[in-house]
Amino acid sequence: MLYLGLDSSTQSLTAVVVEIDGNERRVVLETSVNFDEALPHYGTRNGVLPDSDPAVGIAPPMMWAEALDVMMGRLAKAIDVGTIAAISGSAQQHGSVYLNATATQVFSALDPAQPLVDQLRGTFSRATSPIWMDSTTTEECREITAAVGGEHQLARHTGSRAFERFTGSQIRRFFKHDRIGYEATDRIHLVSSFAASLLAGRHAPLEPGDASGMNLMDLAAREWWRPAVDATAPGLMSKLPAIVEPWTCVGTLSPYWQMRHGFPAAQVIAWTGDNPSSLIGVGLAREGRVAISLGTSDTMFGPMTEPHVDDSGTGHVFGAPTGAYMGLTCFQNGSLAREQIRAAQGMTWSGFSHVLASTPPGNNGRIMLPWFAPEITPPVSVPSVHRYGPASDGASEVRAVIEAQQMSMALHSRWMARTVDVIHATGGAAVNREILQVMADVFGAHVLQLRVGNSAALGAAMRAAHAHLREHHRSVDWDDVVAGLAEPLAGSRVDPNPDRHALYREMMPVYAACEAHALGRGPDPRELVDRFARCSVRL
Ligand code: XUL
Repeated sequence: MLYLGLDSSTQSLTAVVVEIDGNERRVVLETSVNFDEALPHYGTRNGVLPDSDPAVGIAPPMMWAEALDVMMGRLAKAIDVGTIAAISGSAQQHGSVYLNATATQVFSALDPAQPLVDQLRGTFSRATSPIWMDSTTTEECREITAAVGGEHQLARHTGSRAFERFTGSQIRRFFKHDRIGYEATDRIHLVSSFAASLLAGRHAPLEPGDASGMNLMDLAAREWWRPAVDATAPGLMSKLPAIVEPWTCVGTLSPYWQMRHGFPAAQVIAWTGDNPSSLIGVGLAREGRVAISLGTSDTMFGPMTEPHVDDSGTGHVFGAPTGAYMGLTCFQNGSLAREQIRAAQGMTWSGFSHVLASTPPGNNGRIMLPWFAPEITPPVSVPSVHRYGPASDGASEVRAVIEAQQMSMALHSRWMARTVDVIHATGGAAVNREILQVMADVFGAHVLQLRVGNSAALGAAMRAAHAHLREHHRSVDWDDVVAGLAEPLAGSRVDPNPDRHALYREMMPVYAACEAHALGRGPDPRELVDRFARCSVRL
């Protein structure tokens, strides 16, 4: 049997097809459609519509739909899609798609003779979708927080305090700024449930993993939390999809896909967010280990049995595909910050790695706060890059950005895991062993690189398999599903160096002091930095 997993991320749509035949399992195909390159007519840069305001993060939902059509056509040419039993997917979290009342009919009667996008044109009540990179909704966050009785109350129920990118505040902003558009909205989907709806030919429900990225769902009850829904916008409840268990079959692949591209009537399993999907894709079905994904955003996440909410208000608790929970902290300045430094230094990626390997840990006391774009953790609304310590000499910029990212992850994820012994590393930059070495040294943990780099799409394929197998066997053990697929790459283990880890433990409070100063919350850290610079030369 074949299972298809799709991941609609910020910059691309990726597919992973796996074959599961008894104990035999293998990845049949991995392929990606890059939005900027394959669909240049939408005018996106890194999958986002350019805007002079760095706080604005929007993308065209039509582009995601067209990418799906391109991908399904490509898959049908590459493999025998006839034995695909089930399809699931994941998408960048928090982004929302606004549809008018015609969508229901259009989705159910798509004409296989016409391209998908030509038929969707009239179905949107809002042409663009706010995505996770948008941070324009500070005021709406405040309003919702006040209306539900404060930050702790909101976090205790929904798993997170109000965050600008979360869908609730985004919906409120749309309601406030475009009342007519809001009134014309019949259904608000997340990117995940929008894509699932296109595949199934009917409005698909949400599952708790992605729904918990909205500040609207009661985590424990797994249903919409009325006070938050009412605080967000009037009449919102009737515009939201239902919430179902993560393994729910939301329909069969609609005739459009069968007739246009030759797919079978495969089951469509509820889609989730890219981070919950990656949890499965990196093989973390149980508590004990954490994962770091180095993608457009860098995220650190791990399974949780109970939904312990972060008291510091930094992180999030989401539903996990297993039915349990996961903790997550998100850092917006991920790959784009690394890319900025690489490009500014005129280096190739192998040159970048070489420089990283040949610069000293601790960077002779040079510390950077690499907020090239607004930052989520810690919250920074106006992009600004801060530097402390001796003047940069070019090469030190490379080490500074990587050390800062790892330090920040270690510092701001303490709420989730006090001790970290093993990290499963995924995402595009996880192929870079020099970056993984800095990660291992900062955390003092063993780092394992995953065999399949596209962990969100792999997780989606495994979720499809799990749901399909569940129909025939009353209980399906997640360990059996992930075995043989979400495995670390043989020989990929990166071990921490004890001396370097000791150095980074000394550097951590210095980094924290620089961060506090840059945020306007702490004294000038110059003396601390100088002292650290003097003692860091020992390595
Ligand atoms: C998670 C988040 C990002 C997006 C990226 O909360 O905002 O990781 O999911 O696709």
